[in-house]
Amino acid sequence: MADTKQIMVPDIGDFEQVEVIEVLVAVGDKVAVEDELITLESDKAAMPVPATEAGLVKAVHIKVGDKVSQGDVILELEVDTSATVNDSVMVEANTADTTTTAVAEPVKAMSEESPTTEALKTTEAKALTSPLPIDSLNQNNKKAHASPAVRKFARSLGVDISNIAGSGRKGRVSKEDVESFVKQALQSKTSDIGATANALPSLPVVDFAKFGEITTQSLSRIKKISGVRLHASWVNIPHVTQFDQADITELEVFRQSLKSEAEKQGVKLTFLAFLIKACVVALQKFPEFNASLDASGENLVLKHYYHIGIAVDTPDGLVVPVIRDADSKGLFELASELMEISQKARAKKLAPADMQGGSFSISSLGGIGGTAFTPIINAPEVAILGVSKASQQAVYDGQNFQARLILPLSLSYDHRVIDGALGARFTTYLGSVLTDIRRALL
Ligand code: CAO
Repeated sequence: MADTKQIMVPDIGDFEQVEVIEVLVAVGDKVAVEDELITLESDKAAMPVPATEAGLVKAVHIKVGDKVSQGDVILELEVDTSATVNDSVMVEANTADTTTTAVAEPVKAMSEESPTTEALKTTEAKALTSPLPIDSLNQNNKKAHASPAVRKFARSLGVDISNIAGSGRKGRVSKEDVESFVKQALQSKTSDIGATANALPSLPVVDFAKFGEITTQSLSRIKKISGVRLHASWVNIPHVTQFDQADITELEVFRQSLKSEAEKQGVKLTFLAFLIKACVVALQKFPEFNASLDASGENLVLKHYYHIGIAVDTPDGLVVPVIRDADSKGLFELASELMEISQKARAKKLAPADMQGGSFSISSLGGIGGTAFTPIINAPEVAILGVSKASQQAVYDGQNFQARLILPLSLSYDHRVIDGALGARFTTYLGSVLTDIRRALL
């Protein structure tokens, strides 16, 4: 027996009228649960929308370029209620994640559309083809746990998908997995012939088991995603890190004097809230730090908003939720928002929108320790402030040594945009604001 069901755009967070950038199915296609149907693109992130039912596509109601919101009908699916879907669909359905059956479930997978996709289709990438004949490639593609679109993508690059370890649930292979597989293969190919001027030399592959007992742990999904972005920032942006120190003795006295008042309002007033305030003041004075290079790399886009990303350490890895319009918020409001975002981050409750739109980032390791570090810029931003643990130090005042509370600052910036002199001016000014927070009122 067959039923026709409408498949709709699920909960996509706060997004509305999001552009459809890919339609991956056509009338007559058979789809399995979790097969990607369309890809939406908001801001700078791509969101695949998977099928919530298996069946035969009877009608497709949207096309590339359409703008859609939650509840819009994507397509009509003839669902085989007597479970007579064909074998290949059954293979998919059996291995598919059984928790994703509700249409209303929010789209969780978010990935930046990799700019390398087109590059991977080059002849060089095609030289990586599996020696298997196309039929056996198709066989392997069928067995692999991946959507038809991803299998097609892998085939178009000549990649045997069964060789790819999927990073999704139950080993599901995503488009990004295919891309990083090809990237790795390209890199090791480069190392065979020696690194060319523009290619990165690859690291040696070592069989560690030869030297002793080992265990292998899969990196968390967050680490896999942030790893790619950190690497991209590290290799694309010429980083310089300016170290400095700020005397925060008076600031700490001020913080302590406000702590109990804050507690009465249910807020934990940590040093970070003051730091956000001081950073906004410094960003207002030095607008080049609250900016991004445009795609051509020839223009600086100055932002008139102050959305501050805060690196939060979670058991699964680093995430950077954003505090919006920090310039219009008071200390207690900032402290309360900090508590909220770090709790959300650690409970894995951050929505994609919570991590977008930042104009400058802060990474504070002050609650843990250390004297300095070199934070990696959260591209496409141009600077990030690292903060280490404040400590009491003997500072000479011209006559005597005084015990002062000294905060180490580590500012990494994009040297294409910011010169060394400006970097030092920024940290000097920031330090002066932290030393006398009344300057924030000027
Ligand atoms: N020097 C000395 N003490 C500091 C400090 C500093 N620079 N920064 C914070 N502290 C103190 C706080 O004031 C607090 O003390 P009290 O209880 O006396 O008030 C204590 O350390 C604990 O602070 P916290 O870490 O809980 O809170 P926070 O607001 O300072 O930081 C957050 C919040 C979310 C940024 C932090 O918990 C965190 O995750 N940090 C790690 C970020 C990270 O991993 N960065 C690395 C990126 S590169 O891989």
